[in-house]
Amino acid sequence: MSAVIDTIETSLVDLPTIRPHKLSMTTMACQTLVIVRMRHSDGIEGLGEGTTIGGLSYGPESPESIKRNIDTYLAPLLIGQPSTNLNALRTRMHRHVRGNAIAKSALETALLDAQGKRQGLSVAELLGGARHEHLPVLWTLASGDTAKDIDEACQRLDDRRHCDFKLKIGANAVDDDVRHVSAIKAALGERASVRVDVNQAWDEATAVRGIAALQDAGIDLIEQPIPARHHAALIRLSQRFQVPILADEAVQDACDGFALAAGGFSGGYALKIAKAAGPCGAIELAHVARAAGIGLYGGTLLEGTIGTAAALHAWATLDDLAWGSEMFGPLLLTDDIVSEPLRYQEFGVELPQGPGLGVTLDEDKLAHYSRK
Ligand code: MUC
Ligand code: MG
Repeated sequence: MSAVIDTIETSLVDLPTIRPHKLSMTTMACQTLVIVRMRHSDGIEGLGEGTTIGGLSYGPESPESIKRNIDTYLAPLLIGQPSTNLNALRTRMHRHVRGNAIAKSALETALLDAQGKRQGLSVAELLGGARHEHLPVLWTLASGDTAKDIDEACQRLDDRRHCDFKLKIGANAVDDDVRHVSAIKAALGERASVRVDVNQAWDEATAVRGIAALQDAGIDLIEQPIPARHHAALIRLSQRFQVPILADEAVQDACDGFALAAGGFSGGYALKIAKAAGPCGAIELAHVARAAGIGLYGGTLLEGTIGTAAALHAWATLDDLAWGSEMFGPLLLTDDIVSEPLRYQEFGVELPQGPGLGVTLDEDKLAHYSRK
């Protein structure tokens, strides 16, 4: 008889960050991962992760809501169902639960991990096969202090760990942000690509002023300058400036990607498994982008190793990531709950090998960091 889903267990795992991580809407000192352990009747366990940033300050799901909504609504839909028909299970989740993309992503990841382990295939192989074994990874400078950010960037360049940097701005007055970013770009010069993420903090008029100054300072990419739902204004900004605009919060899934492209958007799209309810939805968005000639970026919600590995398997199947990726989440945390960390080297990360996600839980660490 073919396997069915037996149990789904969730835990909240709190891991401190290596330094405060300052975004326009919150400053993080700790990251909370929601870890899913999905056990199947054939003895296989699939691992998944659903993670957001700053409680409810980044988006409409919190770690607590992700856990509660899996436990109360999503797990009962899956338990007892055949384990191997991912498409049927995705349809079931989408038909009975609206929204909750991060919770769904954690479950889809656990299904993919289990199916890969069952078949002796990596998640990338299940998704059609890896086109890349090494993916470029940038680093986010977000200490909130210009001199510290420059030091941090120089260290990362010297270690050959990262050569692209994203600066989190939008919490301060636009002129102060422009001074901060320009000083970092001037210090790094041609050694590094410098981009900014405004995380929706500006209105259109402020964005016009800020982007003009950042373009003059040599910044390569402007991420989500204005609120997510202001699609028409984002399209106008993308057409107004030479420096490309990256849509992040504005493009959750393939529907948003289609609407923006059809409206004349000419920038790039940040893919995130958390936005698109899992690796499959993120790949659907990638296909829309490719059809529209829009460049892609492998995005993160600062997941730990399990969520990061899931995204890496998806990004590895794509033809091209024009803007690289930011899959550095585990490096921002002081510890890990897997036994083998991801291998970051030569300005990127190696795709994990082995069946499923290619990661193994460290049970002691998981117990130590799990919220009681
Ligand atoms: C975001 O909005 O892009 C990605 C990197 C980082 O530092 O924050 C995230 C979220
Ligand atoms: Mg962003």
